Amino acid sequence: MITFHNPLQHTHAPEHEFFRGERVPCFENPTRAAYVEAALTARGHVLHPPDVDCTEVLAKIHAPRYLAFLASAWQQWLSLGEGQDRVQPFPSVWPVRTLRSDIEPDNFIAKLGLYSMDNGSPLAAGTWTAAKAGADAAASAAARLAAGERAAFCSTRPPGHHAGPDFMGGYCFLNNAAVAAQWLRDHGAARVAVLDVDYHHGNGTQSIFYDRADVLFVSIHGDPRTEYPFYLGHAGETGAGLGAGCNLNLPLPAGTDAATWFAALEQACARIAAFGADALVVSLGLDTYEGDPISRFRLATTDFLRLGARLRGVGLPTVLVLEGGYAAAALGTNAVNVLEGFEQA
Ligand code: OKS
Ligand code: ZN
Repeated sequence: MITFHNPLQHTHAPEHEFFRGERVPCFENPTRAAYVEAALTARGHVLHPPDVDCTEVLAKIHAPRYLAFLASAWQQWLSLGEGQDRVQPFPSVWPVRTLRSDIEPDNFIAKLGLYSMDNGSPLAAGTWTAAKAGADAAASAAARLAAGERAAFCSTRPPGHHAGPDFMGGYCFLNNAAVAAQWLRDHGAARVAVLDVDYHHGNGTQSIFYDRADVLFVSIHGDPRTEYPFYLGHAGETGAGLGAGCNLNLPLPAGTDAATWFAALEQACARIAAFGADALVVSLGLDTYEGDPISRFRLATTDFLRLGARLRGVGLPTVLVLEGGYAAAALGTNAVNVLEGFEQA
């Protein structure tokens, strides 16, 4: 399968995030993509750089003021004063219930809170550069389907599925899967299904498409009562307005084993088949792996072969976009297994 990578992924390299009250090295770091690229190359895949500019598509899924903030955020941070290049900005205040989010404050940290769902998406000098190139790579993968490819894979970071219409969160800035889905919609696909198999609910993707009937969102994830992102991803969220019925959440308890997980995948595939999509976008999180340090499902490395085979069985032109997965040394093999399971099925 044709494979795209993000040649600028390494420019997004924040040092620390907050985890259980401590500042710890970022789980979401450049070595993740390096492992995936090494495994792909070792198995004979050629890594293509992005060849599509997703700017027009981005404007359809993200708010203009959010995109403007993200593109200029690091420069704004630097302009606060001497030494800011050696410090990471974090939000410390958020416009929750009763507070106003319609007026963008002048204060940089207040703006950062306005455009964040958590303090878990540290910015770095290259964040915009890396996120934009990654979204371009996702659009490039989508473009190959229109050109007749059966499937395309996009190896990228930072991930995207927590990024909503006007906010970052959970290591995500631009919603790569939503970019791929919107690109397909704009280039001939009347209906697109997004299947999110990351351990964490793709709240950003759900919210972007929640009131739309042209994009079905289906997600299998850790129950938000105990798992991040906590405030979205329940089974009762089925879509709104024109999009009523076009959202399916399949939350599973932490600790779920492969047998139960694959039973949920059957439900997901049945819903996608009933929707009548012209193309499929897979938010391919590999943090469902039993060795993942921050997630609690129990899929083994060989289960990713089975996942790839089942995804091919959906029978649609398919874009796979990398999301989470933090057992970095196993990430490459797990990703390649999905691709090879797909190709060999
Ligand atoms: C605590 C860590 C929050 C978990 C973020 C989950 C990221 C992920 N600051 N999403 O799919 O893998
Ligand atoms: Zn995840």
